[in-house]
Amino acid sequence: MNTLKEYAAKVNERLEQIPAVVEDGRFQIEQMPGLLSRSMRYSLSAGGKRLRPSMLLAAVDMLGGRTEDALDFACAVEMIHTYSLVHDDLPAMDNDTLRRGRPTNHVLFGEGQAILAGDGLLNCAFETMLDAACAHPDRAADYMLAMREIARGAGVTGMIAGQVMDLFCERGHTGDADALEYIQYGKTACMFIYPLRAAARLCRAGEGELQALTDYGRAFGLLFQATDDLLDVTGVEEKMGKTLGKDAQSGKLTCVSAYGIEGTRALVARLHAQALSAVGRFPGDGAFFKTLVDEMVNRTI
Ligand code: GRG
Repeated sequence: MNTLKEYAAKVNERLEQIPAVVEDGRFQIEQMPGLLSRSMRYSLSAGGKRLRPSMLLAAVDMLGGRTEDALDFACAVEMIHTYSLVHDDLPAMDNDTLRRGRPTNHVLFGEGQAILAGDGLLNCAFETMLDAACAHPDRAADYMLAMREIARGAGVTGMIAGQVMDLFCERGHTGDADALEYIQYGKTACMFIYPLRAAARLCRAGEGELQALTDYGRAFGLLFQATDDLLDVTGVEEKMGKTLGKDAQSGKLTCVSAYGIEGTRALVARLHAQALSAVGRFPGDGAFFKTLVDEMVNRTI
């Protein structure tokens, strides 16, 4: 079994080689050489935990697949995640100036360029997966199914839907516990569920394994968000590398505003149990996934 650090290292190494992220193509403008790739790389290589792509690779390992074959899909997931962070930080969304311990993309490159860097990362994710499918025609059917899972998770019934509801509730509409779960399922859990489902597609896993990974991704994602909401109140800004305390200040709908600190801790415990129960249906001992969810419960970053 590899550790999160080892999977993350594989993702980082491959990200360094993806052409569209490395150079802007042939239309270099002298006054601003490599502006697009610089701004994309600035956010992509700012020291993210690489959780989502590592979980995809760990699932492929667990299901008996080859992680080398899944690397481009893992990188695509990280590019989509990074685009969502760049756009989420924009003044029109969360209006954040600190991310991954550094100034946010628009602070450094300007709003317009940050929007385009996000667009570039999203497009590059699909170029990368399509390149992989074209390079392996014998695997094209599996690769298409995996790509569809990733598109669904990031798409208009997944992450984007969650973000839309989040914005809607922030701008004068009162949300309830159902709205909260909709937001957190969409914007956070879907980006765990669907990369895991993509791993299952790459390995031609059976229905039971697909469902167990889906259940784990949901519980893990909601738990991850609940701990994020707790850390916004109880965390240390220098450790987290992002601005804290903003949720309470802006009256945002979060687990803490809906259930209080103790209620959120109880929710974390319930979701932890649900994630472990899903691990019980994984092939093998699911050690990577058990360790990961145990660590998430006590995370400080
Ligand atoms: C703009 C369509 C669109 C969606 C944005 C990702 C997102 C949806 C919002 C981010 C707001 C946020 C802080 C959500 C909490 C969960 C989350 C996605 C945290 C960031 O993920 P980490 O901790 O970050 O894995 P690193 O930097 O380690 O990759």
